[in-house]
Amino acid sequence: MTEITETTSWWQRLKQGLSKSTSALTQNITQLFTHRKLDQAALDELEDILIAADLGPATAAKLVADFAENRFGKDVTDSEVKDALAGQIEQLLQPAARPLVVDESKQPFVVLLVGVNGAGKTTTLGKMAAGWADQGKKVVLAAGDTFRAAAVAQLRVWGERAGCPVFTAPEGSDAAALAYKALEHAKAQGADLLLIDTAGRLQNKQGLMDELAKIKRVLQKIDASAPHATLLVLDATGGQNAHSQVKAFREMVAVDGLIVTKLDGSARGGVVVGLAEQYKLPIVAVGVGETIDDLKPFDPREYARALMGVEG
Ligand SMILES: Nc1nc2c(ncn2[C@@H]2O[C@H](COP(=O)(O)OP(=O)(O)OP(=O)(O)O)[C@@H](O)[C@H]2O)c(=O)[nH]1
Ligand SMILES: [Mg+2]
Repeated sequence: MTEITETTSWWQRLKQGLSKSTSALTQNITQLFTHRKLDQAALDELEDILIAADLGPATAAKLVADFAENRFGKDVTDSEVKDALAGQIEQLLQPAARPLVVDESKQPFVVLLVGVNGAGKTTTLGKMAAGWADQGKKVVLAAGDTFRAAAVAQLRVWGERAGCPVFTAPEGSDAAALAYKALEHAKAQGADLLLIDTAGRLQNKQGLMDELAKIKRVLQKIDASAPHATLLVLDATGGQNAHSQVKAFREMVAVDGLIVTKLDGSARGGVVVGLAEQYKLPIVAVGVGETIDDLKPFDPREYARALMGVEG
């Protein structure tokens, strides 16, 4: 019973968040396909609509080409178009929907969260910690964003909410040294997971790259296989910016998966489709709000149907 309520409210929130993307996208499709044959001009317009909805040119072209293969020259209605696209988008997203698998032989399993300022790293880390703590895992947090005192305070609040200890160092300390101590401590405590927050100063790319490389290097002095998951946090409201962030961060660290946040408030929900198609990275979770329960596994069917405004 609870599960049904939970699913419904999450689905509602996702739909609400995507409603700006969805209404522009679906209104345009409705206008285009009111009593119309699927000819080349219609296909070109459909491609433009999908690009405008942030799906990206390559993905839009692929979707339209696949769609045209079956329907070209036939009469189509707008709801057939939406249904068909929702199905295609779901298929395209399916391979990307891979939740993070925690290797329990790692004690602790070390997760590093990276991403630009404001992407939602600290919030996401707090939500992840709460989720794992709820499952009875022993989780330690490390405030690796030593650049701002406020960042440390913010993580402390999340630590309290999740009931997890937070490892901190004074503002301006070396982030790698903190990560090292946190791993030492987590290991000594027999923790299952260590989650490390980082600063997101992409404007100083070399500085950030050096910092991330150093964090990795010192962690590996203790555990040669750490970090076990490096996750890139992306803010969906930034639309196509997400692509340049993926490229920039992949030049700096080996990214194992993506977390897309703020889908509850995004007018740019289509960006997830392009990301999934282009980088083949797992989308391990999505953020749909600011509270502790607002991190969810990525569900391609729900997502595709919410985006295309197709019920259930
Ligand atoms: N609506 C909504 N807001 C979110 C979500 N995730 C994060 N936020 C908000 O986005 C803002 C930035 O989040 P942070 O977690 O501080 O982002 P950060 O990446 O740690 O930022 P820096 O530490 O400055 O690099 C905060 O106000 C969060 O509450 C989400 O899924 N939905
Ligand atoms: Mg932060």
